[in-house]
Amino acid sequence: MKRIARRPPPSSQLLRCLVPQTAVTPVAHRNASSVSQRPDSPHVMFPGALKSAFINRMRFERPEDYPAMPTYRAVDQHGEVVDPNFVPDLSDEEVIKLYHDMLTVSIMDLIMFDAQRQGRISFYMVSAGEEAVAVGTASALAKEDVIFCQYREQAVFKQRGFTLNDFMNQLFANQNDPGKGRNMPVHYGSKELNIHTISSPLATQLPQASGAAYALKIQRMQNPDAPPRVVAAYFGEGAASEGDFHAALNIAATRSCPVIFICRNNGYAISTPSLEQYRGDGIASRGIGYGIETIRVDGNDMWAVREATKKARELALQDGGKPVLIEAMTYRVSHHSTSDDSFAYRARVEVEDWKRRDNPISRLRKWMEAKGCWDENKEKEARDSIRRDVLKAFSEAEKMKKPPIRAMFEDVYEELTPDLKNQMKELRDHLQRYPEEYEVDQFVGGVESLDPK
Ligand SMILES: Cc1ncc(C[n+]2csc(CCOP(=O)(O)OP(=O)(O)O)c2C)c(N)n1
Ligand SMILES: [Mg+2]
Repeated sequence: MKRIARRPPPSSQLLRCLVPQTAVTPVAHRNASSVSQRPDSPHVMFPGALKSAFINRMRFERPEDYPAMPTYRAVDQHGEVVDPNFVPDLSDEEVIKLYHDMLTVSIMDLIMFDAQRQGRISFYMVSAGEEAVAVGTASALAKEDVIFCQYREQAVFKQRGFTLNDFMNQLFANQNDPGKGRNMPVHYGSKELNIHTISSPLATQLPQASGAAYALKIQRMQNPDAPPRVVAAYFGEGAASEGDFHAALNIAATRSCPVIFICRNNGYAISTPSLEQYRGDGIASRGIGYGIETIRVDGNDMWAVREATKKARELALQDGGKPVLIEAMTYRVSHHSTSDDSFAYRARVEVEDWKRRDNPISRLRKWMEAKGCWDENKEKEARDSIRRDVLKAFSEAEKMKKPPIRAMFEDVYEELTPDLKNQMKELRDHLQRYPEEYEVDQFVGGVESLDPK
């Protein structure tokens, strides 16, 4: 008689074998069904809501009855400290380094935007107006923390040590681009800096971030000596309309994952203004709905963003881990990307008004000048030397050859499949047939890289 194979355990059982029990045990307040049910309780005692008082007059809650969530500032747009409890925790040199990072990205942005217009790179996205969100948050994270970006956070890369050559190699998709030219420009990534590679489909990074945070949590449970780490996940308010946003915040809340969600609310998702994107009080109000500690900050105030992230990191590591949401209010000063002309959907005067009223770089500069660690001369010197450095890295990267053409067939399968081998042969025949149509010498190994190995 044939023996019946034993069925593998269902996945939940499997998980229990792999994960220490504490990792899957819900925290007490969530375990509603085990809360003892007092007779005549004045509160809802259904498993789905815990502390809701019974009322005997019917009323619907209206969003407009609740005040908008406040926005935290440490320093106002004149560079003056407005939070009486705020104590800067960085030396002059350290603040100047952060300022330098912001300035570098803004100067690189101008040069690379123009380079795209000249046809020297295919695409670019600037961070103008949002440099403080990136630098302020990144500066409050640890090197070991894991980061997921959207795409307008180049200053996160810069703050963590990405060099101008690293930026340029990716933008020009040359032989030193770790992505081997397979991604669009601006889709950077860095294993060394613990920053996952940017991907174009909006919000996909968010559930990935929750998953990574869950993994970190479990790692620490298995090895309490492991350094405490959190995940930081950046996204725009437009991306928060994706279903992935919900999946990410909800799983992070219910599984208590140490992840800081950092929303850059810059007023636009390409041509869609925020106020057409949602009807609620920004993204911050949603954090509360998920049961997540949340703060809204002035994204043009580097100090406020940094202070909020410092605290958020602390919170994220408390009680075995939990998510935190930061909504940084800011303004997208430039076009969405080089493929966009924002004056088709917003007035020039709106942009000019914003630029005049507030800017994260000039705000920090005012603070530094008032403190006496910065002046006009230093500003000029810094701008000149950054410009020189950007142009140097630019021309070095532009001159370099592209990765071998063969690379576009590799790295998916360990060995090329017969189909891929055929396609490679077809491409080689095509390039050899029309040599004047393609500049194959620009690629390492020329057309010969397609020869069978
Ligand atoms: C799933 C998906 N839908 C649409 C797009 C096209 N798209 C790219 S960026 C963008 C706007 C995103 O806006 P937001 O998240 O606010 O970021 P911002 O550009 O303002 O920094 C859209 C709609 C996309 N990349 N992926
Ligand atoms: Mg936006």
